[in-house]
Amino acid sequence: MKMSGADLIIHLLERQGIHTLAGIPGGTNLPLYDALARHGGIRHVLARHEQGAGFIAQGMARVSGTPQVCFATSGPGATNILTAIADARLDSVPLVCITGQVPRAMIGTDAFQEVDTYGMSVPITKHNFLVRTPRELLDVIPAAFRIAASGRPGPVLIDVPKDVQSEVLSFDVWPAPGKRETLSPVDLPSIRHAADLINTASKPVLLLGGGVISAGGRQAARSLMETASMPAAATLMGLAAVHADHPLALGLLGMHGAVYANFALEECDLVVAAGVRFNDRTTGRLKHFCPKAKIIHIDIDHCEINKLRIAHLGIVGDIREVLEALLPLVEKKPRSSWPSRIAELKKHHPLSVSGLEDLCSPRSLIRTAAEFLDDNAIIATDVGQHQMWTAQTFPFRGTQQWLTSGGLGTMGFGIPAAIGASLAAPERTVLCFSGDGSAMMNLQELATAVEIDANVKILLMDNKSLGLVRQQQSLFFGNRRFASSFNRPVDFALIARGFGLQTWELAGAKDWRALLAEALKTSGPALIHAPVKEADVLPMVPPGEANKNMIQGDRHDRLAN
Ligand SMILES: Cc1ncc(C[n+]2csc(CCOP(=O)(O)OP(=O)(O)O)c2C)c(N)n1
Repeated sequence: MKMSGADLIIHLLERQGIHTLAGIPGGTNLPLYDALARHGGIRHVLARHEQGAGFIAQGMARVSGTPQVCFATSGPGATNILTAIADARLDSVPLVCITGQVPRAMIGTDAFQEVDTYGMSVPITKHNFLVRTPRELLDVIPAAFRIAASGRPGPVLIDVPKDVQSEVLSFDVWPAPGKRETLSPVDLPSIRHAADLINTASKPVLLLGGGVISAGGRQAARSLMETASMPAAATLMGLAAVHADHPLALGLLGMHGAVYANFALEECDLVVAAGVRFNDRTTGRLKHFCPKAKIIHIDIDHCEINKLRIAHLGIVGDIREVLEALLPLVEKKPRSSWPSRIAELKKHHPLSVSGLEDLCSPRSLIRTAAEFLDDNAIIATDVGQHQMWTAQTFPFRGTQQWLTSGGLGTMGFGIPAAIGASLAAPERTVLCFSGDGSAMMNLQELATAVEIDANVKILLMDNKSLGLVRQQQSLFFGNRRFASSFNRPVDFALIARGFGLQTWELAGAKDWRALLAEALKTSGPALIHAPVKEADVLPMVPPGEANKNMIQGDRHDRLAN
């Protein structure tokens, strides 16, 4: 066979099962785009900003669970896409990003649109390649998919000089597509030890992270929770694993977790931490986290075990397999006093959901929107107060998918990730809760959404400010608010209409619930604009404090004391 490097890349992507990819062309990846156009077997989604392309691919990857692809040109194209790559790294999302690079002979000459993409991507990728010859592509492309999907998933970057894309190569055999490697079987003595610890604990808690979701371990986690009568708390990434109304569900813990969740972790004597990485937003001041508990840490990545919190027992493996192996060894226990203690904590420290009739209360918007979504919906967010309110309030049913930028906390994640989700699952409704600050960071992707008729609804909670920043200034900087309010109103509905979206304005609506229901039922992209009043996301653990030191109640009460 004889073909150019660019044709070879496209063939290899097809052989990996790639149907859709997102990107933006430019000088150094034009041979690749030309090959893409000539082949016609892969759908290309033209993003409006490379960061958007990266997050569209992330949305596809988070929903499909398989590596997805984005393209960018060299220089500014590559630098624009780095944020989405870093985000994928922190949230363990399998991504393959292919960037164009200046021709080999020009590398290192400060050529037009030359940056050291390879160098810049080293710390934010799982692995990266600078391809020197078209022949290397036969190894590099399958390797990239294998690495992105195997073990703990993550992003891989492949930088391909323009002349490598154009050079013609002869070869005889197609390489096998890169596949997820199988892991070594679970270690039975450790599983037995874990079961003993669970069976003898009086107050065990299950702590679920994003790793549970990506391993497909929700069902096993729920069975463990019920069999062992073990309450389950979740990190931001693991939130959707359990039905929020389950008596044993503790929901989010940590910085914006429920008081009862943080108190339960204070009291427990065993934490079974699955697919979590003991991030500071979860643990608060690390040395005060779960002070009375032994820790069983289950993770696919051996580097996570003992990285931040020393585990009494570390189990490396696929979380679903580990939980499934554990289940038959765990005694069915009613353990009545611990669940009743949890019920008592919930009763005494309920999460406030007052103001449910009020349009301007973010929690009422979230709860009402949830009523109109089915069990199969995908819920995405941007980053800020709206994200935390959604994490605290959305009544997850244990089946819905939850897409949020957990580790990097990237404003601008929501809209393109939601578009990617709708590409991966066109039959499902995708609702993105966004804020006026975050929406502005990738607003241009509304044009992409319209062009591909993505079934995405964006519920924009407009508080005319960078709400979460304003909250921190109010609470921790003597209420000195600076650079956190938008002083000139923006007509988001008008802008969205300019992009071609259907828009719904809840302000001033006679029956805003009916309007919201109608908006969520329409097909195609829509923007729902809702004004929200200034409010705080509480409870909140001040940064650097122990989780038991939450700020509760009303900020003004606190400031008055
Ligand atoms: C790209 C990026 N820049 C800055 C921040 C810091 N930051 C965190 S939340 C926030 C405000 C978000 O405002 P908005 O999207 O309107 O949401 P709100 O908090 O008002 O609900 C900012 C600036 C960030 N997380 N990401």
